[in-house]
Parts: sequence; C-alpha cells; structure tokens
Amino acid sequence: MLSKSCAVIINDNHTDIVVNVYSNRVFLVVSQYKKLGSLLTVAKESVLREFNSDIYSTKVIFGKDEPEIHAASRYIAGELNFDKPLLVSICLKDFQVETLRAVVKAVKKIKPSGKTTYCNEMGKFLESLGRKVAIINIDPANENMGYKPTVDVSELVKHEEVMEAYQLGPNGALVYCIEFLEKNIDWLIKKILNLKDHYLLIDCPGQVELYTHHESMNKITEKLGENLVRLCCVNLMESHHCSDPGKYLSSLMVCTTTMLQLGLPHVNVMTKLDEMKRFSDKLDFNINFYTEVLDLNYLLERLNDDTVDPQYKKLNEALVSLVGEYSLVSFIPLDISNKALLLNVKNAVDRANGYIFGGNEPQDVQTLLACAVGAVSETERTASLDTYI
Ligand SMILES: Nc1nc2c(ncn2[C@@H]2O[C@H](COP(=O)(O)OP(=O)(O)O)[C@@H](O)[C@H]2O)c(=O)[nH]1
Ligand SMILES: [Mg+2]
Repeated sequence: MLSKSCAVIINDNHTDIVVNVYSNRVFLVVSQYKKLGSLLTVAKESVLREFNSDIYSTKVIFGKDEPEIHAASRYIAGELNFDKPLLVSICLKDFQVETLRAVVKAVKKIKPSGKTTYCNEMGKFLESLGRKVAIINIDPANENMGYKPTVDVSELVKHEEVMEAYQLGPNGALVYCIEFLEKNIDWLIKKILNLKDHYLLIDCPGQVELYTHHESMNKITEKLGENLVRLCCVNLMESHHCSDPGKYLSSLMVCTTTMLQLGLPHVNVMTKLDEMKRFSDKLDFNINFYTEVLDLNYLLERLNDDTVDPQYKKLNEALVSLVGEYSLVSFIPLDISNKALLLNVKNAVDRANGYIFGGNEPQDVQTLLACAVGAVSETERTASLDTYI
C-alpha cells in the first residue's frame, strides 16, 4: 500500500479519506470540509506494554488544538494499529464515536483502483473466449496478485530492496524501479518475444506522475511498439470520483494529460460502478454525464457553488475549458463482476489496438463491423447501467 483514497458518506456528510504510507510513517487525512484540518503526530508509547494496553501520545503540530481532536486521533490510531507512527489531519463536523467508527471502517475498506483485479478478470474472460493470454506484471510494488504473472518485473528489480539500498520512500523507489526497467528494456522485450502468439495484459504501477510527466513509461511503451507489440492504454478511474465535481475535474485532467503524454490508443474505464449506488444522492448528474463527459459548463456551475473567490472561479473556468477544448476523454463503465460490461471494455480495447482486424477469433462480417464502429443498441446500453444508480 502506497497511497489510497476514498470518499464515504458519514451521517450525511461527504467524508474524504486519504492514506499515504511512507517508509517511516503513515499519513492519514480525514476531512468533511474538503480541506486539511489540524495536523497531529500520534506515537505509540511502549511504557505500559506489560499491562498489554497501548498508550498513544498526540501532539498538534499545525491548526486547532482541541481535546476532542486529540481523543479522535488516539481512537483512530488505536483502532487502525499501524506499525508506523501516524501523522493525521482531521477535519470533522462532529466527533461522536459512531462517526469515528465509520471513519475507521472506511479506512480499513479502502482499496486501490483495481488494475490487478482488471488484469486478472479480463485475462480469465479473454481465455474463456479462446484467447491465449499472458499477464505481465511491471508494477514492482504490486500486492495480492490473484494471477500468476508470466513475466514479473520483480525478477529484475525489487521495490523493497531499492527502498532499503537507496533509503528511498515508496514513491521514489517506484520511480527508480521504472527507470531501471527502461534501462533494461531488452530484458522485457526478450521475454515478450517468447510470447508471440499470446494476447498480453500488462499490469502497470498506479503512480499517476509516471503517466503525466515522467518519461520512462513513455519510452518503455515506445520500445515495445517498435517491437511490434500493438499496445492500448487502459486507464482505470474509480467511479467515486464522480461524487465530487473537483475530483471529477481532476480525473479528467489526469486522463487528458496521460493521453497526450503516452500518445497510445487509449481507453478510459470508470471502475467499481457497483459502488456508485453509495453516492447516488451526491451525484449532480446521471451516469451518462460522467461517462460521456457531457457539457462541462454544468460542472463549472457546481464547482463554482463551492467558492466565492473570483480567482478560483477563473481557475475552474480555465481548467474546464482546457479539458473541453481537447475533448479527448470519455469513460466506459465497468463493474468487474458484470460480464456484459467487461465485454464492452474488451470491444473498445479491440477497436483501439486494432485486434479486431488482426485477431484469430472467428467473426462474421456483421459482428466485426458492429464492433469496429462500436455499435451497441441504446436499450442494451441503458438497461445495463440503470441498475447502478
Ligand atoms: N466493488 C468493486 N470492487 C472492485 C472492482 N474492481 C476491483 N475491485 C476491488 O478493488 C481492489 C483493487 O485492488 P487491486 O486490483 O489490487 O488494485 P491495484 O492496486 O489498482 O492493482 C480489490 O479489493 C478488488 O476486489 C469492482 O468493479 N467493484
Ligand atoms: Mg496492483
């Protein structure tokens, strides 16, 4: 776990939660005000170990210093019991024990965007259609792979060892590993050339900076392309980002930047659609607005509802018009357990990377053309999404 975030509704209040794990501490943000609150350090005292009860000492290093914030931090630290000192930023509308319990429950349930799950499930799905699939893991910090990777970057470089050897934090070590992979790209190419008759799924790291401004991923995909691998970037965005106009806009910016930076055929997928129900009452628009990225002026109105500052209004306007002018982004909705939605994603990827015209699967001309133009009947499409709100 490096960095994970989620949003939950607690007592009718939208609550943002972010957990960042560094080598020497965990940074937890809990906010119901869309901003950082008091910042506290929480350390576990070992003095009373013999009584088998942990004592936590808390210290405010920034912001309001109130007893309830100390008590809340101690409660959260005790329940979560991280093995590293905790730095916590708390900004809550109430400090009732039910609220704190809900925060702890949400932190325990935080899950990443689902890249590994996607590779695993899509792999099985494609195999059921008769494709010979190989999954290649190039995320050096990958956790709980449910599949057995045919090629694993950890044979080349180990994230933990890099952190230790160079005294780097998890993100720094990850960038080092990816740069190392770029320098040793021949290792990967050689392995891939042995998989000529396979359909490849490449499980990538999730650090967004690798796709928005760092150059290594770009060079890696270029080199693979030169070696006749027809790549398509499948970018996963979690549907909970729709519950907040600011988060949704930032996702659109990340998608646009990634598309421009990588320059690959690209399919954006909105994952965990089944979790959308939890936010139904927080959604300003229907699912189509978010997946098809419809008129962003409506989004701008919502963004500006949250601020009276003219500078922020101008910034929102500029960002919205930037995303709107490029007009590159739309999302295919996915709930990983829904085969019909998995099929939609598969068809979009087949169109994007050209597999539809080169694969070995038997296809009649009509299916081929329908897939090539993305034909899905309107009733088929809305029927499959209606159940999600
Ligand atoms: N509810 C729901 N959970 C999902 C879906 N896809 C993935 N997940 C969960 O989200 C977590 C994602 O973990 P993982 O795939 O390892 O994420 P990664 O770090 O992006 O590779 C797992 O616990 C999955 O069970 C989905 O469509 N719906
Ligand atoms: Mg993963």
